[in-house]
Amino acid sequence: MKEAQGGGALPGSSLQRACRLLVVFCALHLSATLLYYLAGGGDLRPPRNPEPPPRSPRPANSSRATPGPPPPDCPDPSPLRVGALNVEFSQPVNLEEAERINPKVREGGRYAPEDCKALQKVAIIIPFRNRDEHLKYWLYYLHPILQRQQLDYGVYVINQGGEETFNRAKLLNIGFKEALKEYDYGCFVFSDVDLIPMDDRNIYKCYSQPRHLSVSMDKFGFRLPYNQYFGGVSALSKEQLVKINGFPNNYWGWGGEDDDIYNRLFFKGMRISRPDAVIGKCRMIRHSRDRNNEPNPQRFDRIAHTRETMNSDGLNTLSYKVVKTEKYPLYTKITVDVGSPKN
Ligand code: UDH
Ligand code: NGS
Repeated sequence: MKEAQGGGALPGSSLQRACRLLVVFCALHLSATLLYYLAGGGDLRPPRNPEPPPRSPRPANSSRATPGPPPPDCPDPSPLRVGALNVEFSQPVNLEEAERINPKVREGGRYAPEDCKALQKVAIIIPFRNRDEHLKYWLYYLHPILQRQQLDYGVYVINQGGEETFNRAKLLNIGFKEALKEYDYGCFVFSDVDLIPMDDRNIYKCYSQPRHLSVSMDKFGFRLPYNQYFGGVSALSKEQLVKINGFPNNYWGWGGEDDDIYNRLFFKGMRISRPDAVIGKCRMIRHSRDRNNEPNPQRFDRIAHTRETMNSDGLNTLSYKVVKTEKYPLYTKITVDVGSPKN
Protein backbone atom coordinates (compact mmCIF):
# COMPACT_ATOMS: atom_id res chain seq x y z
CA MET A 1 0.00 0.00 0.00
CA LYS A 2 1.21 3.34 -0.80
CA GLU A 3 1.40 6.01 1.87
CA ALA A 4 -1.40 8.44 1.49
CA GLN A 5 -0.14 11.87 0.29
CA GLY A 6 -2.22 14.67 1.73
CA GLY A 7 -1.97 18.23 0.42
CA GLY A 8 -0.15 19.60 3.60
CA ALA A 9 2.28 16.70 4.26
CA LEU A 10 6.03 17.01 3.46
CA PRO A 11 7.83 14.24 1.66
CA GLY A 12 10.48 12.47 3.86
CA SER A 13 13.57 14.12 2.23
CA SER A 14 12.07 17.64 2.55
CA LEU A 15 11.41 17.09 6.27
CA GLN A 16 15.01 15.99 6.83
CA ARG A 17 16.35 19.08 4.95
CA ALA A 18 14.15 21.42 7.01
CA CYS A 19 15.36 19.84 10.27
CA ARG A 20 18.99 20.17 9.22
CA LEU A 21 18.49 23.82 8.30
CA LEU A 22 16.89 24.48 11.70
CA VAL A 23 19.85 22.83 13.52
CA VAL A 24 22.36 24.88 11.50
CA PHE A 25 20.40 28.09 12.20
CA CYS A 26 20.34 27.37 15.95
CA ALA A 27 24.07 26.57 16.02
CA LEU A 28 24.88 29.82 14.19
CA HIS A 29 22.67 31.84 16.60
CA LEU A 30 24.29 30.21 19.65
CA SER A 31 27.83 30.85 18.42
CA ALA A 32 27.02 34.48 17.50
CA THR A 33 25.57 35.07 21.00
CA LEU A 34 28.62 33.47 22.66
CA LEU A 35 31.03 35.57 20.59
CA TYR A 36 29.11 38.76 21.58
CA TYR A 37 29.38 38.08 25.31
CA LEU A 38 32.99 36.90 25.13
CA ALA A 39 33.85 40.17 23.37
CA GLY A 40 32.49 42.05 26.45
CA GLY A 41 29.47 43.59 24.78
CA GLY A 42 27.02 42.06 27.26
CA ASP A 43 26.51 41.51 30.94
CA LEU A 44 25.55 38.10 32.13
CA ARG A 45 24.75 39.23 35.67
CA PRO A 46 21.10 39.53 36.68
CA PRO A 47 19.47 42.89 35.85
CA ARG A 48 19.65 45.60 38.59
CA ASN A 49 17.20 48.31 39.60
CA PRO A 50 17.75 51.44 37.56
CA GLU A 51 20.25 53.94 39.07
CA PRO A 52 18.58 56.85 40.93
CA PRO A 53 18.95 60.15 39.12
CA PRO A 54 22.13 62.01 40.10
CA ARG A 55 21.79 64.49 43.08
CA SER A 56 23.55 67.77 43.44
CA PRO A 57 27.05 67.21 44.80
CA ARG A 58 27.38 67.26 48.61
CA PRO A 59 30.46 68.49 50.42
CA ALA A 60 33.05 65.75 50.76
CA ASN A 61 32.79 65.57 54.54
CA SER A 62 29.01 65.50 54.81
CA SER A 63 27.53 62.42 56.43
CA ARG A 64 24.70 60.27 55.13
CA ALA A 65 22.38 61.90 57.72
CA THR A 66 22.59 65.29 55.96
CA PRO A 67 19.04 65.99 54.79
CA GLY A 68 19.98 67.29 51.35
CA PRO A 69 21.74 70.27 49.85
CA PRO A 70 21.80 73.54 51.84
CA PRO A 71 19.27 76.21 50.80
CA PRO A 72 20.48 79.05 48.55
CA ASP A 73 21.36 82.47 50.00
CA CYS A 74 18.35 84.74 50.38
CA PRO A 75 18.25 87.45 47.69
CA ASP A 76 19.63 90.84 48.70
CA PRO A 77 17.53 92.93 49.08
CA SER A 78 14.56 90.81 50.06
CA PRO A 79 11.81 90.82 47.40
CA LEU A 80 9.20 90.49 50.16
CA ARG A 81 9.52 94.11 51.31
CA VAL A 82 6.55 96.35 50.57
CA GLY A 83 7.92 99.86 51.29
CA ALA A 84 6.00 102.52 53.24
CA LEU A 85 3.86 101.26 56.13
CA ASN A 86 0.92 102.60 58.05
CA VAL A 87 1.97 102.90 61.70
CA GLU A 88 -0.34 104.27 64.36
CA PHE A 89 -0.98 103.85 68.06
CA SER A 90 -4.64 104.80 68.53
CA GLN A 91 -5.81 101.24 69.30
CA PRO A 92 -4.13 99.13 71.99
CA VAL A 93 -2.46 95.98 70.70
CA ASN A 94 -3.50 92.56 71.88
CA LEU A 95 -0.48 90.31 72.44
CA GLU A 96 -2.40 87.12 71.58
CA GLU A 97 -3.30 88.70 68.24
CA ALA A 98 0.36 89.58 67.63
CA GLU A 99 1.25 85.94 68.36
CA ARG A 100 -1.51 84.65 66.09
CA ILE A 101 -0.38 86.68 63.08
CA ASN A 102 3.23 85.52 63.50
CA PRO A 103 2.92 81.72 63.54
CA LYS A 104 6.40 81.15 62.14
CA VAL A 105 8.16 82.94 65.00
CA ARG A 106 9.61 80.34 67.38
CA GLU A 107 9.61 80.53 71.17
CA GLY A 108 11.77 83.30 72.53
CA GLY A 109 11.13 85.46 69.44
CA ARG A 110 13.37 83.54 67.06
CA TYR A 111 12.90 83.31 63.31
CA ALA A 112 14.83 82.25 60.22
CA PRO A 113 13.55 81.99 56.64
CA GLU A 114 12.60 78.45 55.62
CA ASP A 115 13.57 78.41 51.96
CA CYS A 116 16.79 80.39 51.89
CA LYS A 117 19.79 81.16 54.06
CA ALA A 118 19.49 84.57 55.71
CA LEU A 119 22.31 86.96 54.85
CA GLN A 120 22.80 87.88 58.53
CA LYS A 121 22.15 86.54 62.02
CA VAL A 122 20.75 89.49 63.94
CA ALA A 123 20.11 89.88 67.67
CA ILE A 124 17.67 92.69 68.44
CA ILE A 125 18.34 94.15 71.86
CA ILE A 126 15.71 96.29 73.60
CA PRO A 127 16.58 98.15 76.85
CA PHE A 128 13.51 97.91 79.05
CA ARG A 129 11.69 98.67 82.27
CA ASN A 130 7.92 99.09 82.81
CA ARG A 131 7.02 99.72 79.18
CA ASP A 132 4.76 96.74 78.51
CA GLU A 133 2.26 98.66 76.37
CA HIS A 134 5.07 99.94 74.13
CA LEU A 135 6.54 96.46 73.86
CA LYS A 136 3.24 95.09 72.53
CA TYR A 137 3.22 97.67 69.71
CA TRP A 138 6.86 96.93 68.97
CA LEU A 139 6.24 93.16 68.71
CA TYR A 140 3.07 93.66 66.69
CA TYR A 141 4.74 95.87 64.08
CA LEU A 142 8.32 94.58 63.99
CA HIS A 143 7.93 90.81 63.69
CA PRO A 144 6.19 90.94 60.28
CA ILE A 145 8.74 93.49 59.05
CA LEU A 146 11.76 91.46 60.18
CA GLN A 147 10.34 88.32 58.56
CA ARG A 148 9.81 90.15 55.28
CA GLN A 149 13.43 91.29 55.52
CA GLN A 150 14.36 87.58 55.59
CA LEU A 151 16.63 87.90 58.60
CA ASP A 152 17.70 85.10 60.92
CA TYR A 153 16.86 86.98 64.12
CA GLY A 154 16.06 86.84 67.82
CA VAL A 155 14.41 89.47 70.05
CA TYR A 156 15.95 90.09 73.49
CA VAL A 157 14.26 92.40 75.96
CA ILE A 158 16.79 93.32 78.64
CA ASN A 159 14.74 94.29 81.65
CA GLN A 160 16.40 96.32 84.39
CA GLY A 161 15.23 94.82 87.70
CA GLY A 162 14.80 96.90 90.87
CA GLU A 163 14.27 100.62 91.25
CA GLU A 164 17.77 101.97 90.71
CA THR A 165 18.32 104.75 88.16
CA PHE A 166 17.93 103.45 84.61
CA ASN A 167 21.11 102.59 82.68
CA ARG A 168 20.34 102.17 78.98
CA ALA A 169 23.87 101.63 77.65
CA LYS A 170 24.74 99.02 80.25
CA LEU A 171 21.57 97.10 79.34
CA LEU A 172 22.72 97.15 75.70
CA ASN A 173 26.11 95.68 76.68
CA ILE A 174 24.33 92.96 78.66
CA GLY A 175 22.08 92.19 75.69
CA PHE A 176 25.13 91.73 73.48
CA LYS A 177 26.74 89.27 75.93
CA GLU A 178 23.57 87.33 76.69
CA ALA A 179 22.44 86.96 73.07
CA LEU A 180 25.86 85.60 72.11
CA LYS A 181 25.48 82.88 74.74
CA GLU A 182 22.46 81.64 72.83
CA TYR A 183 23.41 81.86 69.16
CA ASP A 184 26.21 82.83 66.85
CA TYR A 185 24.89 86.32 66.06
CA GLY A 186 27.08 88.53 63.87
CA CYS A 187 24.95 91.65 64.00
CA PHE A 188 23.28 93.54 66.86
CA VAL A 189 20.43 95.98 66.44
CA PHE A 190 19.82 98.15 69.53
CA SER A 191 16.31 99.53 69.58
CA ASP A 192 14.38 101.69 72.02
CA VAL A 193 11.07 100.02 72.74
CA ASP A 194 9.02 103.00 71.57
CA LEU A 195 10.36 103.36 68.00
CA ILE A 196 8.62 101.78 65.02
CA PRO A 197 9.96 102.04 61.45
CA MET A 198 7.52 103.35 58.83
CA ASP A 199 9.19 101.63 55.86
CA ASP A 200 10.33 98.01 55.68
CA ARG A 201 13.15 98.91 53.26
CA ASN A 202 14.95 100.17 56.36
CA ILE A 203 16.72 96.85 56.92
CA TYR A 204 17.51 95.87 60.51
CA LYS A 205 20.92 94.48 59.61
CA CYS A 206 24.60 95.50 59.76
CA TYR A 207 26.69 97.31 57.18
CA SER A 208 30.39 97.85 56.64
CA GLN A 209 30.09 100.97 58.83
CA PRO A 210 27.94 101.31 61.99
CA ARG A 211 24.36 101.98 60.96
CA HIS A 212 21.95 104.52 62.39
CA LEU A 213 18.40 103.46 61.52
CA SER A 214 16.07 105.95 63.28
CA VAL A 215 17.16 108.91 61.18
CA SER A 216 13.83 110.49 60.41
CA MET A 217 11.63 110.53 63.52
CA ASP A 218 8.19 112.06 63.65
CA LYS A 219 9.03 113.82 66.94
CA PHE A 220 11.93 115.67 65.26
CA GLY A 221 9.84 116.61 62.20
CA PHE A 222 11.29 113.66 60.21
CA ARG A 223 14.83 115.04 60.39
CA LEU A 224 17.97 114.38 62.39
CA PRO A 225 18.08 116.58 65.53
CA TYR A 226 21.84 116.98 64.93
CA ASN A 227 24.38 115.33 62.65
CA GLN A 228 26.09 113.24 65.32
CA TYR A 229 22.80 111.90 66.71
CA PHE A 230 23.09 108.13 67.20
CA GLY A 231 20.15 107.44 69.54
CA GLY A 232 16.98 105.42 69.03
CA VAL A 233 17.82 102.46 66.78
CA SER A 234 21.32 101.50 65.64
CA ALA A 235 23.06 98.41 64.22
CA LEU A 236 26.64 97.31 64.87
CA SER A 237 28.40 94.14 63.78
CA LYS A 238 30.14 92.07 66.41
CA GLU A 239 33.51 93.32 65.14
CA GLN A 240 32.46 96.97 65.22
CA LEU A 241 31.17 96.56 68.76
CA VAL A 242 34.26 94.79 70.05
CA LYS A 243 36.47 97.43 68.41
CA ILE A 244 34.90 100.19 70.57
CA ASN A 245 34.87 98.04 73.74
CA GLY A 246 31.06 98.07 73.63
CA PHE A 247 29.14 100.85 75.33
CA PRO A 248 29.81 102.88 78.51
CA ASN A 249 28.50 101.30 81.73
CA ASN A 250 28.47 104.46 83.83
CA TYR A 251 25.78 106.66 82.29
CA TRP A 252 23.03 106.50 84.92
CA GLY A 253 19.82 108.33 84.03
CA TRP A 254 18.75 110.04 80.85
CA GLY A 255 21.02 111.39 78.12
CA GLY A 256 24.50 111.40 76.69
CA GLU A 257 25.19 107.64 76.40
CA ASP A 258 24.30 107.67 72.69
CA ASP A 259 26.69 110.60 72.15
CA ASP A 260 29.42 108.64 73.96
CA ILE A 261 28.80 105.71 71.60
CA TYR A 262 29.06 108.04 68.61
CA ASN A 263 32.39 109.36 69.99
CA ARG A 264 33.72 105.81 70.42
CA LEU A 265 32.95 104.95 66.81
CA PHE A 266 34.46 108.20 65.60
CA PHE A 267 37.68 107.76 67.62
CA LYS A 268 38.10 104.26 66.19
CA GLY A 269 37.97 105.66 62.67
CA MET A 270 34.44 104.54 61.79
CA ARG A 271 31.75 106.70 60.19
CA ILE A 272 27.97 106.40 60.47
CA SER A 273 25.95 104.96 57.60
CA ARG A 274 22.27 105.87 57.30
CA PRO A 275 19.23 105.21 55.10
CA ASP A 276 17.76 108.25 53.36
CA ALA A 277 15.14 110.40 55.11
CA VAL A 278 12.22 108.64 53.38
CA ILE A 279 13.24 105.05 54.05
CA GLY A 280 14.44 106.07 57.53
CA LYS A 281 11.08 107.44 58.69
CA CYS A 282 9.84 106.18 62.05
CA ARG A 283 7.26 106.93 64.72
CA MET A 284 7.81 107.25 68.43
CA ILE A 285 5.08 106.24 70.87
CA ARG A 286 4.43 109.36 72.93
CA HIS A 287 4.89 108.99 76.68
CA SER A 288 5.74 110.90 79.80
CA ARG A 289 9.13 110.86 81.49
CA ASP A 290 9.90 107.61 83.27
CA ARG A 291 10.47 107.34 86.98
CA ASN A 292 14.11 106.89 87.96
CA ASN A 293 15.43 108.09 84.64
CA GLU A 294 16.03 111.76 85.33
CA PRO A 295 18.48 113.68 83.14
CA ASN A 296 22.00 112.73 84.16
CA PRO A 297 23.84 115.87 85.38
CA GLN A 298 27.22 114.23 84.65
CA ARG A 299 26.51 113.55 81.00
CA PHE A 300 28.21 116.62 79.49
CA ASP A 301 31.39 116.02 81.45
CA ARG A 302 31.41 112.34 80.50
CA ILE A 303 30.98 112.84 76.77
CA ALA A 304 33.86 115.32 76.84
CA HIS A 305 36.18 112.48 77.95
CA THR A 306 35.15 109.50 75.86
CA ARG A 307 38.57 109.18 74.25
CA GLU A 308 40.26 108.65 77.64
CA THR A 309 37.55 106.47 79.22
CA MET A 310 36.45 104.17 76.42
CA ASN A 311 39.18 101.58 76.85
CA SER A 312 38.58 101.20 80.59
CA ASP A 313 34.77 101.34 80.60
CA GLY A 314 32.82 98.96 78.42
CA LEU A 315 32.62 95.26 77.62
CA ASN A 316 35.90 94.63 79.43
CA THR A 317 34.51 95.97 82.74
CA LEU A 318 30.90 94.83 82.44
CA SER A 319 29.48 93.19 85.57
CA TYR A 320 25.86 92.24 86.26
CA LYS A 321 23.68 89.39 87.42
CA VAL A 322 20.96 87.62 85.49
CA VAL A 323 17.94 87.43 87.77
CA LYS A 324 15.53 85.62 85.46
CA THR A 325 15.23 84.50 81.84
CA GLU A 326 11.76 84.07 80.39
CA LYS A 327 10.93 82.72 76.96
CA TYR A 328 7.72 84.14 75.51
CA PRO A 329 6.33 83.30 72.07
CA LEU A 330 7.56 86.58 70.55
CA TYR A 331 10.57 87.52 72.71
CA THR A 332 13.08 86.49 75.32
CA LYS A 333 12.98 88.60 78.48
CA ILE A 334 16.14 88.70 80.55
CA THR A 335 15.76 90.47 83.88
CA VAL A 336 19.08 91.70 85.21
CA ASP A 337 20.59 93.34 88.25
CA VAL A 338 22.79 96.11 86.86
CA GLY A 339 24.04 97.27 90.26
CA SER A 340 24.02 100.95 91.16
CA PRO A 341 26.08 104.09 90.44
CA LYS A 342 27.85 103.56 93.75
CA ASN A 343 29.54 100.29 92.81
N1 UDH B 1 13.43 102.68 78.89
C1 UDH B 1 12.53 101.86 79.55
N2 UDH B 1 12.08 102.21 80.77
C2 UDH B 1 12.48 103.33 81.39
C3 UDH B 1 13.39 104.18 80.72
C4 UDH B 1 13.82 103.85 79.48
O1 UDH B 1 12.14 100.82 79.01
O2 UDH B 1 12.03 103.59 82.52
C5 UDH B 1 14.01 102.24 77.61
C6 UDH B 1 13.02 102.24 76.49
O3 UDH B 1 13.39 101.27 75.55
C7 UDH B 1 13.18 103.62 75.92
C8 UDH B 1 14.70 103.74 75.98
O4 UDH B 1 15.04 103.09 77.19
O5 UDH B 1 12.67 103.72 74.63
C9 UDH B 1 15.21 105.15 75.96
O6 UDH B 1 14.62 105.84 77.01
P1 UDH B 1 14.79 107.41 77.15
O7 UDH B 1 14.05 107.85 78.34
O8 UDH B 1 16.20 107.77 77.07
O9 UDH B 1 14.23 107.99 75.85
P2 UDH B 1 12.77 108.30 75.45
O10 UDH B 1 12.91 108.93 74.13
O11 UDH B 1 12.24 109.36 76.51
O12 UDH B 1 11.92 107.09 75.52
C10 UDH B 1 12.87 110.60 76.66
C11 UDH B 1 12.18 111.42 77.75
C12 UDH B 1 10.76 111.61 77.44
C13 UDH B 1 10.23 112.84 78.06
C14 UDH B 1 8.95 113.20 77.40
C15 UDH B 1 8.30 114.40 77.97
N3 UDH B 1 7.15 114.70 77.19
C1 NGS C 1 20.69 115.05 73.27
C2 NGS C 1 21.13 114.01 74.27
C3 NGS C 1 21.01 112.65 73.70
C4 NGS C 1 19.56 112.43 73.27
C5 NGS C 1 19.16 113.50 72.28
C6 NGS C 1 17.73 113.39 71.87
O1 NGS C 1 20.75 116.31 73.83
O2 NGS C 1 21.37 111.69 74.66
O3 NGS C 1 19.35 114.76 72.89
O4 NGS C 1 16.94 113.33 73.00
N1 NGS C 1 22.52 114.31 74.64
C7 NGS C 1 22.86 114.91 75.79
O5 NGS C 1 22.05 115.24 76.63
C8 NGS C 1 24.32 115.12 76.01
S1 NGS C 1 15.39 113.17 72.91
O6 NGS C 1 14.87 114.34 72.27
O7 NGS C 1 15.11 111.98 72.12
O8 NGS C 1 14.89 113.01 74.27
O9 NGS C 1 19.41 111.16 72.65
